Amino acid sequence: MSEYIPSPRQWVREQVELYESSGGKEGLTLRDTGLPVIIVTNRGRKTGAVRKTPLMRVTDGKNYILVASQGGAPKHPVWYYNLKADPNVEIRDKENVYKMRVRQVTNPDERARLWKIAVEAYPPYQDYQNKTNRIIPVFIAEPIE
Ligand code: F42
Repeated sequence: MSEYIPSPRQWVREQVELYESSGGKEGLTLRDTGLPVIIVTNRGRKTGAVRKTPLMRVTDGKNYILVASQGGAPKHPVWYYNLKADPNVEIRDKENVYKMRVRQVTNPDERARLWKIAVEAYPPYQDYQNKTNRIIPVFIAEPIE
């Protein structure tokens, strides 16, 4: 087992702690939006440490759509690079934990379809895209059979 290194951001760290320590019964939404969140567990590409990243819950059938928006910041979040380096993740969705593999969606038609679903689930994603020059990366996470 590798070491777990919590997020340096307090609100993110606290959400992960509550979500995980309650076994997926508490801390399930983004602040007071009422909108659901998942926890992605992945590996740091340099440290090899376990990292946990809360993201909005966006689904496409059994798959999850992961949007590297970081509030429309000019740079990709660090977890983007971690997922590119090691695509094997665990996703906790409330009380369920799934082993999944992620891939960045680069096909324009596929990305457009998934982006629409993501914006329907969490409309601020579109505001974030409008305010940044980068194209916000979209991953699809698929169950490992
Ligand atoms: N972020 C999103 O991008 N999209 C979402 O839909 C989203 C939803 C969401 C909901 C609830 C919530 O609590 C947070 C939410 N966030 C969402 C924020 C998200 O959880 C992340 O905090 C945010 O995207 C920033 O990700 P980040 O990976 O850039 O995190 C920073 C603050 C961070 O942890 N930095 C670490 C540090 O120490 O500075 C880096 C840790 C790391 O991964 N290091 C790597 C390693 O090897 O361990 C090496 C990295 C390298 O390449 O240098």
